[in-house]
Amino acid sequence: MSSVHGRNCHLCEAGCGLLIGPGRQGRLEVKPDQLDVVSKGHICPKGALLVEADADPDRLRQPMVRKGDRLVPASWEEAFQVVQDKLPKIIAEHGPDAVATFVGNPHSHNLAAAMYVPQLLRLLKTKNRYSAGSIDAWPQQLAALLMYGHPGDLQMPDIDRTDLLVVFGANPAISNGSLATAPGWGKRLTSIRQRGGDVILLDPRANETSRLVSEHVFIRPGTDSLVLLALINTLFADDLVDLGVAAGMVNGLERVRDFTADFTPEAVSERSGVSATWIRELAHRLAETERSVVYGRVGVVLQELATVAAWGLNVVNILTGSIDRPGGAMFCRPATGLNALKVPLGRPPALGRWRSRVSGYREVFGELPAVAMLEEMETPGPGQIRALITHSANPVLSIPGAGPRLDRALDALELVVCLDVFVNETTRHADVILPSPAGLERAFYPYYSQQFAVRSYARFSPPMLPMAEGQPGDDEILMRIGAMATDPPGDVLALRQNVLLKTIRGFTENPDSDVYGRDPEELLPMLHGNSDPERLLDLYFRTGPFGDHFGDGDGINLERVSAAEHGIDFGPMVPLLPDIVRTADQHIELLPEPVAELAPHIRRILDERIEGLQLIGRRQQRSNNSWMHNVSRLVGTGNRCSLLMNPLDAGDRGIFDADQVDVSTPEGVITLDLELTEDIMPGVVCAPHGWGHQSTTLGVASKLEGASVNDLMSPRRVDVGSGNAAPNGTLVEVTPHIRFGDSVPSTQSVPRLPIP
Ligand SMILES: Nc1nc2c(c(=O)[nH]1)N[C@H]1C(S)=C(S)[C@@H](COP(=O)(O)OP(=O)(O)OC[C@H]3O[C@@H](n4cnc5c(=O)[nH]c(N)nc54)[C@H](O)[C@@H]3O)O[C@H]1N2
Ligand SMILES: Nc1nc2c(c(=O)[nH]1)N[C@H]1C(S)=C(S)[C@@H](COP(=O)(O)OP(=O)(O)OC[C@H]3O[C@@H](n4cnc5c(=O)[nH]c(N)nc54)[C@H](O)[C@@H]3O)O[C@H]1N2
Ligand code: SF4
Ligand SMILES: [Mo]
Repeated sequence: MSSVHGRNCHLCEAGCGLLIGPGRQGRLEVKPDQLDVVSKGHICPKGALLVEADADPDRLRQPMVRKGDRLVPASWEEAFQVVQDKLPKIIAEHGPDAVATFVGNPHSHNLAAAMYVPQLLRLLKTKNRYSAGSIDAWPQQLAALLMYGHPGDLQMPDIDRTDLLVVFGANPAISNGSLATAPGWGKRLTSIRQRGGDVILLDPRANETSRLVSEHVFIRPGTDSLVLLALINTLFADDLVDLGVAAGMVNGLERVRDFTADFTPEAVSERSGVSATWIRELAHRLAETERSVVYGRVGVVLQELATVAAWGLNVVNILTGSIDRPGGAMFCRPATGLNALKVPLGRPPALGRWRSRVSGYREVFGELPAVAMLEEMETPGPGQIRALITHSANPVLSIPGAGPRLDRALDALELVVCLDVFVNETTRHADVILPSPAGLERAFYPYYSQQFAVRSYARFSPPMLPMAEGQPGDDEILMRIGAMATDPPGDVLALRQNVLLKTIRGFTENPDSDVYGRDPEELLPMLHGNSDPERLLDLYFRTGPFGDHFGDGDGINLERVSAAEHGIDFGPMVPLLPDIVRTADQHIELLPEPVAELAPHIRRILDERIEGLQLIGRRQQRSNNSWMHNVSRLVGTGNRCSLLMNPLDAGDRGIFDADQVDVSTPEGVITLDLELTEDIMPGVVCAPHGWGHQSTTLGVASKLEGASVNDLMSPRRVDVGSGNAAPNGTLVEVTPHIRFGDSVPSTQSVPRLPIP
């Protein structure tokens, strides 16, 4: 490889522009692309080590199949045959719901998987669909669905133009921004302050972002909804409500006033730890600053009142006139078209159309909550899960309450198929592992994260390296499995053709589309691209807001985007009301019934008296959920799975000089290194998720200290509105860890299964 390739990083939502070319000793090296139209030279340590992550010697280059208690390398045909031998039989005997799917985070940064996982799900027809969405973003998407009629109608903080940004429970300096895609969040926060604005952070921990903000305020875990209710209460009480451009477009204003009437700042102050005067002043500042916005992320979604908090963030932005206003909370306009704008008005919400068998959790957007998957595997009877297909997911570590229980449940299944690139805590239970091509061998476009970007832009990354001989793309793997699930078995080529035609028809049959009434058979051969995922991307570009609409204009298509070396910038967000609202009357529902029904739970949380330590999570810069701990240059100091504790709490428990502690709940016990710091508020302790590597085939990661915090969590602790997991705020006990050989016997750890 002689030339330098420019491409977007596929490791996280930010999608930074990178230049990859030969460096010292002829090895590929990554540099930031200073000319990338949006990231402008931003990069983080993970992106800088993208090549190492791809070249990890433990990364799978060929499928693995189970022989007894071992996983051994196999050919692609042998591997597909294992699925063929079992999958159709399980479906025939027990019905489609016997096959569960779990789709994890990296699939959304994989163009072929993002486009074709939905196709596999369509062919499988199972109601046992699960994903990382319900341990991550459901509350925010549910609030969007209930208020605006589509789960993709997410309000984005217009961080580049705001004068007052209030952040609840996020750490963009480390996470690089989430559900608000903007590479280089840190710099963007600094610019807010440089132009005279303010950034305020509410978080139980003075996290890495707190160093960049004007003010950090401690808030007790799980009480964001209460503070937001008090902000809304104050906006009404002090006559500060101004709907701005949303005037005349909302239903239920009076109902929101009544709903929040009891939640004065004084009523929530003690429970939340946030002063009443401060809350009242903040409401005034939000109302009086023209360009102001509130934003929240993982800190507010992994809690029991997450749907209320997500709703509250939206309502505050609406009542302060910030919605759809530059510098406020806007909706984005991706080059591939916003998904919310592709559906007809008034489509009934995808919510509660079925319930989970064991606990009766409500279906949300066609899925069931991740925390229900385990009990659906464990509980015998008709409808029990007998097979699991995963894509880019490590549920043993990532689902709260999964851990050793899921280890056992996976071993009891008749078939486990993992589309994954490592043998890790989950995939070691597989019958078959089918690896994706390496990242640099794939075409990339940040299709999902562009749906949440604070600017509209497009940059396409063609594959940089050739795929290994015989390696299928993710789309091919997914369609081959899908074809096995149909009765009679489908023809893969015909199914693939059908996907393209059906997707084109979605536009030609939509009166709002510029290609309405055109013949799909005429458009199909016009699509550019070297693969079906690329052809779909071309279709989305051409039908999107900047597209050529299959005409002669100068709009974009895949060829034009590919020709723009550093991307094309279409500018900041623009007002999109009322088009964006997809409810039947195109009015925003200010107090949807499913939120109003949560009133008793709000009371319960308000009246709760917390005694003991509450555990919250944190992300780490050199880490990526449960994976990338195998890149040796990313692990080490600064990337430890340790428990952060306030010295006051350590003093109370006499554990000042302990270097390790046992953290326990009724669900389990784990041992962690202890770090004392005043950055965390008293009464709260903090540890990252995704650690506790058990797989001996992860040469680097398996030797690292650490444990999985999700072994401590109860799967029953959920956001009552959506069923999203709510691990944050779990009560834990912390005691000094007594080592083997010390005079007092050590607390027994939860046993793990032997590694196959
Ligand atoms: N307690 C607690 N739990 C949490 C969270 C928390 O804050 N606290 N956060 C939650 C959140 S927000 C999320 S998104 C989830 C994440 O949890 P998951 O969605 O399970 O994702 P990861 O843990 O990142 O695991 C990613 C998997 O993808 C595989 N992989 C990596 N690259 C590729 C590829 O190119 N192709 C394929 N096929 N596979 C690949 C890796 O080997 C790994 O098995 O965790 C959740 N769990
Ligand atoms: N380097 C790195 N980047 C990542 C990831 C990673 O693992 N590593 N993961 C990616 C993924 S999957 C996601 S979803 C995003 C997440 O992106 P963010 O949400 O920005 O990241 P977190 O670090 O989870 O930030 C959550 C914050 O919420 C706080 N918090 C915990 N409980 C509460 C609470 O009850 N109330 C309030 N107000 N705050 C609370 C925590 O202290 C923490 O500072 O990051 C993505 N980016
Ligand atoms: S911030 Fe995300 S996209 Fe940017 S270099 Fe780091 S991992 Fe890659
Ligand atoms: Mo996530």
